Amino acid sequence: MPGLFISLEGGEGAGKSTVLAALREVLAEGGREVVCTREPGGTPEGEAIRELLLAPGRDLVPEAELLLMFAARAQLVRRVIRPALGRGAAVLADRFTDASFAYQGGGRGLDAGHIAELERWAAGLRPDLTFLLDVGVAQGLERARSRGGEPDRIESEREDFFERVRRTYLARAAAEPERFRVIDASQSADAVRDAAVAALRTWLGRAP
Ligand code: Z5A
Repeated sequence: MPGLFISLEGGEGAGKSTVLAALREVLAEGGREVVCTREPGGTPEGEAIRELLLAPGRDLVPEAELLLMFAARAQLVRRVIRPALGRGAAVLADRFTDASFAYQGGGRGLDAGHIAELERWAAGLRPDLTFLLDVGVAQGLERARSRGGEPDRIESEREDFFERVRRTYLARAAAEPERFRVIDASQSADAVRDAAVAALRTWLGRAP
C-alpha cells in the first residue's frame, strides 16, 4: 500500500502524547495527509470496547481482554487504517499489536503463539516503523501518577506486571531492529521528542 504506517509504543508515563504531536508535524511536511489513531479505540465501536476494557473494577479474564483488544483493532484496521494507507496517508498509531504482545503476552502471561495468530488473522498488517519509548517502570509510574485522576483497570496493576511488559517490549525491539527505534524516555520531554523526530527524519531520508 502506498501509505506509511508508524506506531508508537511504551509503558506507563513514557510520554507518547508529546512525541506523537511532534511526529505528526514532521509527517505532514510537504502536505501529506496524517491520520492519528489510538488503541484500544479509534472508531465508535472501538471506543465502546475501550470503556469495557479500561473501566476500573471489571473482572475480565486475560483471554477476554486479549480478544477485546483485537476486536477493537480489527475494526480500526478495516475502517480507518487500511483506507488511509490506500489513500497514501501516513498513519500514526498510538499503540498497535506490539502492545498486545507486551501487556497480554508479557504482562498477563498469555501464549505468544495465540497472539501471533490473531495478529495474522484479525490485524493482518504490521507497522513499517515502530518507536518504543523506554523508561524505567518506577519513573514511568511516578510520572503517570503525578498526572492525577483515578487509575484505569490496567494502570492499577502491580509494578512486576509493568516490569514484564517492559521486558517484552525490549525483547521485541531486539528481535526486529530494522522496524524498531528505541528512544530513551527517561530524559526530559524535549530530549525525548528531539530524539524521536531525528530518528523519523533519518528513516524518511530527510535531513535531521
Ligand atoms: N493496552 C493493552 O493492554 N493491550 C493492547 O493491545 C493495547 C493497549 C493496544 C491504554 O490506555 C491501555 O491499554 C494501556 C495499555 C493497554 N494501559 N496501561 N497502563 P491509555 O491509552 O489511556 O494509556 P496509555 O497508552 O498508557 O497512554 P498514557 O497513559 O496517556 O501514556 P503516555 O501517552 O505515554 O504518557 P503522557 O500522557 O504523554 O505522559 C504521562 C505524564 O508524564 C504526563 O503528565 C506528562 O506531562 C509526563 N511526562 C511525559 N514525558 C515526560 C518526560 N520526559 N519527563 C517528565 N515528565 C514527562
